[in-house]
Formats: sequence, structure tokens, C-alpha cells
Amino acid sequence: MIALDLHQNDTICAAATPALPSALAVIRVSGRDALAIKEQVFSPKKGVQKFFVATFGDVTGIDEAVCVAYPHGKSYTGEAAFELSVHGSPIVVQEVLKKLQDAGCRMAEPGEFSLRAVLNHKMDLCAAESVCDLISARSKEAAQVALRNVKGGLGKFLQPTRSCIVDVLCEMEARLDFPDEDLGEKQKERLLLDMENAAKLLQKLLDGAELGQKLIEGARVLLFGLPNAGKSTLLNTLLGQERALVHHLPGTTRDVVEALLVLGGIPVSLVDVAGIRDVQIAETVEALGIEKAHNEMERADAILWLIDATDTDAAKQTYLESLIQTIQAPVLKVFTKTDLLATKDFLKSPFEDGVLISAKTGAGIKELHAQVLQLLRKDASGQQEILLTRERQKVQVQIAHESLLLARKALQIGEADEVVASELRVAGEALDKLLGKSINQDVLDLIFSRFCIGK
Ligand SMILES: Nc1nc2c(ncn2[C@@H]2O[C@H](COP(=O)(O)OP(=O)(O)O)[C@@H](O)[C@H]2O)c(=O)[nH]1
Ligand SMILES: [Mg+2]
Repeated sequence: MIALDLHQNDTICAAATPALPSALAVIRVSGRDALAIKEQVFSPKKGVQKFFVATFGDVTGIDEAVCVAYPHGKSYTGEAAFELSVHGSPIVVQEVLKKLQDAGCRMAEPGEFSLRAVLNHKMDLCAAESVCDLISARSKEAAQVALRNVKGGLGKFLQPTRSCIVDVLCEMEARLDFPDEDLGEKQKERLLLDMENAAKLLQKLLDGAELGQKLIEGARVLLFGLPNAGKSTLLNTLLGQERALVHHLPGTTRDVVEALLVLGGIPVSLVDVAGIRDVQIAETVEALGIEKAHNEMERADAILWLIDATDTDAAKQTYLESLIQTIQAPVLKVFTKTDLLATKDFLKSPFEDGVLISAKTGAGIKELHAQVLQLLRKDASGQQEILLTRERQKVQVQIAHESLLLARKALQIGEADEVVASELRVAGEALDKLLGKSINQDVLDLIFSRFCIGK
């Protein structure tokens, strides 16, 4: 992609809604000449009431529209801007955009409005990233986490840590000029305590990062097992609809079937694949299906190993057992078809380390939900208001956390002030990168290229 323009000398335009027939479409314009361009393309209807900054009128020769104008400093981007709500016809949108370009606008790159908002200090970089998270949220919980960060929640959460770093750094730097003055035990204790509390806040963020990432990015849960174990039936039961083909003959599922289920706010892609058996014994099409199943094992965040409870011949599972051992993801054993078992069979030992279910009667399905959720959220401590949602964010918080602890240790054992100061500067820079206070073109390109055009 083209590198994003950091100079903001021009005026950009884009449709903020998809190119589909709809009731309304919104077209946004932002930049130095926005209000002059508005005068060229939009004429307010005479005698029509003007609502605050919104006006009804014509985009001359194309459509009737509502125009909302924002003076410099008051818009999403912080620049002069206006938005046209036109009729949602792709042709109308196309013609209005043409007209705007004739009047001097340039088509915006993906995320360019939000980039300008960051550059003009209307929001920090994490808030901008969260705009993207909010737009693509696949569960209510994901949307709520994203919205808190859109409102600057992460920046506010980090404020005490930033203040602590600045305080201690000031102290250290002041002392560099007066090396003979002693810090004093009391003052040193206070600084050590402040740094400990600041590090605890960062640790709290790191503890929640896995959950945050899963809420936004979702998780893949693989249904794994021998042919005929009941994988496709379970998929259908969990979804409450007939999504995958089910048959009593083994080898029915060949392709990968994927469906979305929201579990505890986490968008879970349930993945149903061919039953796994040793490829040598499977015929060609089935072998291709098994190959795909192997690939899915590598990608999965958790694996449900389905075992037909009416067929507990352990030797049949040996090959699967050897495969499972090569995989990082957590595995949960699920014994299926328990409706076919006599009560005494339930007491048999092979069922001890798994969940017993029947897709036919629904027995054990609630327990299965709970256990899958536990697999996915095992490292995430409790529900927390503010969560990191991106790997980029986690990396910077990790750097800040480590450096802060090193700085604290250095102060504690009486290392030179310069050592303490240098670690603190690393921590501060990491937080600056996190919030976009220090701008790096590559990082910006990466972040904003994920955005929709028009946002
Ligand atoms: N009685 C009973 N039969 C089941 C259950 N789950 C699956 N089956 C049957 O087992 C056979 C294989 O199921 P299927 O879901 O296609 O297995 P897959 O090969 O692992 O996808 C089908 O005849 C299903 O109707 C269950 O909970 N109870
Ligand atoms: Mg199947």
C-alpha cells in the first residue's frame, strides 16, 4: 500500500458506508479546504430550518442531502470537516465523490480519518485501534471492551504509571546535577513503592491481554476424533442448526466446515473436519480431508477430542493420541453418544478425564460450554474493565513493565542514578509508542491499513 500521508496538507473524502443500496449513505470530507469545498458542492434549501450544524439541501444536480459541518477543532479528525447523508444508492455516492474530487478533494486511504484524529491529538493510537475493533466486533462483550478503549480508557488507565515514570525520572535527573546530595531513606522508600504500584497496574493489563485478544480476534476450536465419533452432530447441536452433514457411515465430512458461536463473549469459530485415521488406510478424497484436518490442528486455540463412549477400544485412539502430543493447544476429551450407554457404563474409568455428552438428548452440553470457556480463558484473571486487544499493545506494555521492574531493582540495590534513569526512559518510550505519542510510519501504516475506508 502507499505510505499514509502524515502532512495533512490536502482535503480527503470517502464514503463511510458500504457500496450497497441502502436507505442512506454517509460521505465524509475532512481537511484544510473542507468548508470551502462544501460551499461548492452543497446548496442549502431556502427557508428550510437549520438544525444546529446540520442543513438540508442539494448536492447540486445529484441528490438531496443533510449536511453536517464541523469547524476546525470540533470534528472527529480535529480538522474542518463535513458529512453528507445522501440516499444510499451506489450511483449517487459515486457521483458525489466525483464531484468532491473535481472540487479539490483526494480519495482517502483506509483509516486516514482516524490517522488524522491521532495526529491532531483527538484520540491516542490505542483509541484509534479500538475504533477498528469496535467496527469488527462479533459479540456484545467485544464491542464493550472496544468502546471503553475508543473513549480513551487505556490512556487513562496508564496515566498513574506514566506519572510515576516521569516523577522518578525527574528525581533521578535532578540528582545527576547534584550527585553529592543523598536521596534519603524515606524518599527512596516512597519512590520504590510508587514504582511497585505502577508495575502492578501494567501486570494487570498483561494478565487480561489474552482475554482481550480473544474477545476481538476470536478463537478456533477444533472438533477432532475418529470418523463417526459424532463431531458433525455436535457442531449442529452447539449451533442449534443443521450446518454439517451427518451420516452413520464413516468418512462423511471431507471439507472443513466452520461456524461462529459466541461463548462468554468470545467469538468462537467451531471447526468440523474429516475424522482422523491413518492416511494409508484412507482412500484418496478422504485422505485430502484428513490432510486439511492436520492443518487445522496447528491453527486451533483449543481441541475437543471426541470419543464415542460406546466404543472404548483404546487401541483405536492410539494414532490420535500420538498426533495430540505434537500439538500446543489445550485438549478436552468429550465422550459422545452417552444416551446409548447403560447407567453402569457411566461409572467405568475411561470416562473420568473428560466431559460426557449426548448430542441427541442435550445431556452434558451445558457442562461442555463451561469447560470450553475455561480452556479459552484459563490465563485471564477475572473480568476487567480495560483490556489490551492487540499483540502490538501487549509487546509495548511488556517492555514498559520489564524496564520499570529493572529500574526499581536498580534503585533498590543502590545502582548509579543513570542506570535507573535509563531503564525508566525505556519504559516511558514504550508507553509513548503504545499511545502513539512517538510516531513511527511503519507502525501507523500497519495499524491503519486494517481500517475500512471512510473511518
Ligand atoms: N445416539 C446417538 N447417536 C449419535 C450422537 N451423536 C452422533 N450420533 C450418530 O453417530 C453417527 C456419526 O455422527 P457424525 O456426527 O456424522 O460423526 P462424525 O463422523 O464424527 O462427524 C451418526 O449416525 C449420528 O446420528 C448421539 O449423541 N447419540
Ligand atoms: Mg463429520
